[in-house]
Amino acid sequence: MNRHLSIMFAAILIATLAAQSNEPIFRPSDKNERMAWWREAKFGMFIHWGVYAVLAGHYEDVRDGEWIMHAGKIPLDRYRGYARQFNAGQYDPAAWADLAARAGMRYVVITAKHHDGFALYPSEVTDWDVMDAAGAKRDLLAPLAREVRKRNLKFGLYYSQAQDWYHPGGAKYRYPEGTGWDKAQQGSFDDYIRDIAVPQVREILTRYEPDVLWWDFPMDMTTARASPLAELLKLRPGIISNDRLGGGYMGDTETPENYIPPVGFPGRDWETCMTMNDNWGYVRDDNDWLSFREIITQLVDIVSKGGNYLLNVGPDADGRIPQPSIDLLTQVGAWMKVNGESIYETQASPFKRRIPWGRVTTKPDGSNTLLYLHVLDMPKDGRLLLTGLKNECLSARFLADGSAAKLERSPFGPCVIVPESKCPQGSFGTTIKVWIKGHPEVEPMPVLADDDGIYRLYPMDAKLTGEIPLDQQFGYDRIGPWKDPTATVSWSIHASKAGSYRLLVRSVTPDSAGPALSVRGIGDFQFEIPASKTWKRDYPVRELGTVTLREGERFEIELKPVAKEWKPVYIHLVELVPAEHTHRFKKGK
Ligand code: H79
Repeated sequence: MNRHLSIMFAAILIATLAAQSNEPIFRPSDKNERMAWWREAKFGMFIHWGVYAVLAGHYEDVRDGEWIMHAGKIPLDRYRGYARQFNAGQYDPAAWADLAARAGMRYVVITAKHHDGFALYPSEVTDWDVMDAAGAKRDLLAPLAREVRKRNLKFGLYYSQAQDWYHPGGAKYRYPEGTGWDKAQQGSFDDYIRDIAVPQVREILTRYEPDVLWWDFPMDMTTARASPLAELLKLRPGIISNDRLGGGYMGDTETPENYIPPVGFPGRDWETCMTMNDNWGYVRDDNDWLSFREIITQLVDIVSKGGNYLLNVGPDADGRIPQPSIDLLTQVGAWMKVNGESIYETQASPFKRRIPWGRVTTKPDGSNTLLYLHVLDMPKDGRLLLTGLKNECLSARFLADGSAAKLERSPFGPCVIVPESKCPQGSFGTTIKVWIKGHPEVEPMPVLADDDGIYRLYPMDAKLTGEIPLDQQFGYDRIGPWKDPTATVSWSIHASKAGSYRLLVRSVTPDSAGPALSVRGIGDFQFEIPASKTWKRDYPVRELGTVTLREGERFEIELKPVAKEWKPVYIHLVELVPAEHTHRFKKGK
């Protein structure tokens, strides 16, 4: 499935979850114990492998990955024909497990059955499996489980419990009430749950004893349908399961797909699963690979927010993991060798505000604390400011060579000084370990200018009063829907440099006529929020005017509805851009 399309899916997922509100029935009481390895692991490998790999992304004029059977409405007989070419001739489970271990991954989750209904293991309840239908004719899961565990990694299984485009009655997205594109798919969803999903989940739990069960996803899942599946988890009391079973079961983990939430999920365990290109399953001409820098940035970003990173590979029908994936993971492994201690067993950053130069992870160290500073975009002045940190900093060292870094105090918190030779401007991937006294205490600080002189006022840094949510689902990063006309949004700012600044607001309303906001604190502005048909992703920029800042001035910018006719709006970003900047900004219509 395409990275961008996953957004839509997310909406479905939430709608399904929100519709249910019964208390989860299965909830082992030893959750902390059960989650311990997972919380320390941080980094895992997702593997999408199945019959779709034979098509390598192409069927007639349709291009898709693991959804190709659905996208191409491929008749069952025809698709079954492709299975015979799924022979796994070059499959080397030891090499896969090696790759995961070498990359620094601590667990592996593989598709036991995806939405096409095909079982990668010999299933007793169907002949639509690797033994009866595929060229491979052998269990592909058992040897991988063995090799993975040999290397002390945990082993998890993905199971599509609702969608099944092969067995009669399985759910089919956009085909209501068991209809599909092939008569053979018709049947009762309840019968399918009873005759296929339940016995197969029992099979995989008892045979492979997975450490994770990765449900996907809760289409049409009522409590009555979900509970026999949830009950089965008792066969593996230590198992960790995700939030995609449905029927009101929350599971153990939140699972943002192909996005990183701006503030994570405080109080919940969570895991971002991510494709390395644009598809989960093998697509031979999908060359839109993440860069090494993007992967490290994502890993560090996720871990700094307390989450895990489940990074996908999609092997071809012979069982070869694409070379670009191997190369990237090998690079990541080299980085993890040096920087692993700043990732594994760490906790979320104590800094709740955005840090412009990178991210922070932390670990208790007796009665003191370790901070790991991850440089993702080295500022030109070589100063890594720990804004608002009140603790005494004892010392700082580069992880790579153990050499000391200089510490200084500034009015806004301690600073680590990095010499240009160690970490040139714009570079990334350097980690600095800082010992601080006691438990971290961070006081709120005004927003400071970024390295480029721009003040960026983000949703996560705003002070909100009244009924007003932060929206960070599905990759959104915005304040809204702002429905309460008495609510306000404000940021406090410190001007470090005098000058004129252009005031820009990126906001949108899905409605036709724009409601108005006033801006106060640095002069009075009033403006209409632009309406846009593409309001879900697009935030037109409004330039409100120019303001003059004095050096050392501290002020607040406050947004407030002009009450006349208020309609729900979204605020994405407010910026103060030095007037001498020549950037062009897209004008809102
Ligand atoms: O296994 C991967 C995806 O195949 C799976 N989750 C990850 C881990 C997934 N299953 N369903 N969805 C994701 C959501 C479905 C999304 C859809 Fe679409 C997006 C349905 C409609 C838009 C993809 C594109 C399928 C049809 C068009």
